[in-house]
Amino acid sequence: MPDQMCRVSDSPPLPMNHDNIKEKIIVREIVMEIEIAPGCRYFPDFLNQAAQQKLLEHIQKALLKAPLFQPTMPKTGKPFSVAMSNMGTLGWVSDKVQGYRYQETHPTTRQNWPPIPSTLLALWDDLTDFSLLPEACLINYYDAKARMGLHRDADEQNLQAPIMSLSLGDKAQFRLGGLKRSDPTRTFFLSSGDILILEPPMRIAYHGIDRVIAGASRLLAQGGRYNLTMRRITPDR
Ligand SMILES: O=C(O)CCC(=O)C(=O)O
Repeated sequence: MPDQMCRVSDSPPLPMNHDNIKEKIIVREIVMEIEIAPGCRYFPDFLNQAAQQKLLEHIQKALLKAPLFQPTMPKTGKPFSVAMSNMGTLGWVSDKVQGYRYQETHPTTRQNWPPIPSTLLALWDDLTDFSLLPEACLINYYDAKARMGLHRDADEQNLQAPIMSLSLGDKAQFRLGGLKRSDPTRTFFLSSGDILILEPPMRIAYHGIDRVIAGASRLLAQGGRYNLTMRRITPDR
C-alpha cells in the first residue's frame, strides 16, 4: 500500500469519559495505526484472540434477540448476499418498497434492536475523537460467497461522525475508492481483529468487499466473517 503512515504507540488507550461504558476490551500493548489515506485509519490485528472471542459472544447474544435477515435492494427487490442485523437504538435496513433507511425495530420480529455492548462503545471512545456515541452497530455476516458492491455510507444525517468497522472471522478483500464512483480504487485485506475507521474526508468514500477467503480464520465455528460497523446517525440527541 503506497503513502502509508505507520504510527506505533505503546501508551494505553485514552481513558473513557462516558458513564455508560462499563466493560472494556483489552487489546494490545502495542497498537499499530496505518493511515491508508487521510481519513482512512487502519489498525491491523487490533483485537487479540480473547477480545475477538468476547466480541463474538456479544454478537451471538444479540443475534438471539435480533436474528440475521436478508435485506433486499430498493426497487428491484434483489436480495443482498450479505445477511444483516443491528445493535443500537437505530438499525440499518433495506427492502424493495422503502429502500435504505434506519429504523428502531427489526424488520421481521418488530422488536427493538439489542443495545450496543459497552465494550464497543469504549473502543469508539478510545479510537475516535468524536464526542457523540454511535447509535447503530450494523452486523454484516458474509459466507464464503457473499460480497458487498462498491457503495458509500450516506444514509446518516451526521456525515461528520466517523464510521468504525471491526472484522471477525475469515479475511476479506476490502476495496477503497474515493469520493466519486469513478475514482481509482485500491484493495487490501481485512483480517479477524482488524479495525478500520473512515472519517472526513473519507467518511463518504466508496468502498466494498470483493471477496471473502474461506477458511482463513477458525474463530467462527460455521466459517465466514462478521463485520460490525458503528455509526452515528443523528446530529445530536
Ligand atoms: O464488511 C465490511 O468490511 C464493509 C461493510 C460495509 O461497507 C458497510 O456495512 O457499509
